[in-house]
Amino acid sequence: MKLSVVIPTYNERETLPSLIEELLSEIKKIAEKVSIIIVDDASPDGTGQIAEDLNKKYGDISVLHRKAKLGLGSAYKEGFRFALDRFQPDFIVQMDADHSHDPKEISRMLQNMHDYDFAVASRHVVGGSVIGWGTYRKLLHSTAGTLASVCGGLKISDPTSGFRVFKNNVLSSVDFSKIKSGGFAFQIEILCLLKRMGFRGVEFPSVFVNRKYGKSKMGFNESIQFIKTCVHLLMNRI
Ligand SMILES: Nc1nc2c(ncn2[C@@H]2O[C@H](COP(=O)(O)OP(=O)(O)OP(=O)(O)O)[C@@H](O)[C@H]2O)c(=O)[nH]1
Ligand SMILES: [Mg+2]
Repeated sequence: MKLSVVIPTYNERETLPSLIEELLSEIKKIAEKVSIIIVDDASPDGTGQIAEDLNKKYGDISVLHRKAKLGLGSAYKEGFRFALDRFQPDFIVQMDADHSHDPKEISRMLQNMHDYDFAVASRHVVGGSVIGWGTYRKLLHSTAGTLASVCGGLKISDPTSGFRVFKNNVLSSVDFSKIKSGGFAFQIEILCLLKRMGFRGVEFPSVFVNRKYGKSKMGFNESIQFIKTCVHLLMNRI
């Protein structure tokens, strides 16, 4: 089995090395051929160079260096396309670089998604949880999740989760130009598109650990863009 993992990065120098070490050791247990694609947006803290150094150390890592901070969604589009063209993987995983997502959960998702097209790691099904968030972050998260579910008509407990697995045929058949959002709202738009295309998703419990290093990139502007995308999705449905 061939597996690619796409990781967008912006200023994640503290967490990327330990994540990559653990991720490689986990995915090499379950896949014959592995590739990690890091999409870095010219991180001022030197994350791009750290990613190159990690490739020298371990191999199997491709680093896509982009000229400026172009957004999470656009990083995923570019990373997915690159993975499909270069590696023809059977499965593609997407995950964050800040060590909030546990690489050990990948094997459980892969082994139990036979009857489905994609899998979402959920913090809100039995067995899932969040460690380390304060009240404000919890409120922001649940508001975003509710808005996304209602506006997108998604029957999914954790639509903003950034930890997912897709079968090759799913992402190969997506026309990424149909996804307008270049930012965090990409996560919602792609779920809506997959639903319209008739693909079936499944959720698995996931324990999300709040980042210990670095800063969140989900700022004010991203939140406004996210709300606009949700409203747009709702208008298209009614
Ligand atoms: N290439 C690229 N990566 C990004 C961009 N924005 C965020 N990321 C990465 O996307 C992932 C998710 O961003 P986070 O800031 O962790 O978002 P979050 O998990 O909602 O927020 P936290 O509470 O900080 O964990 C991380 O790996 C970021 O480095 C971007 O504009 N470009
Ligand atoms: Mg994060």
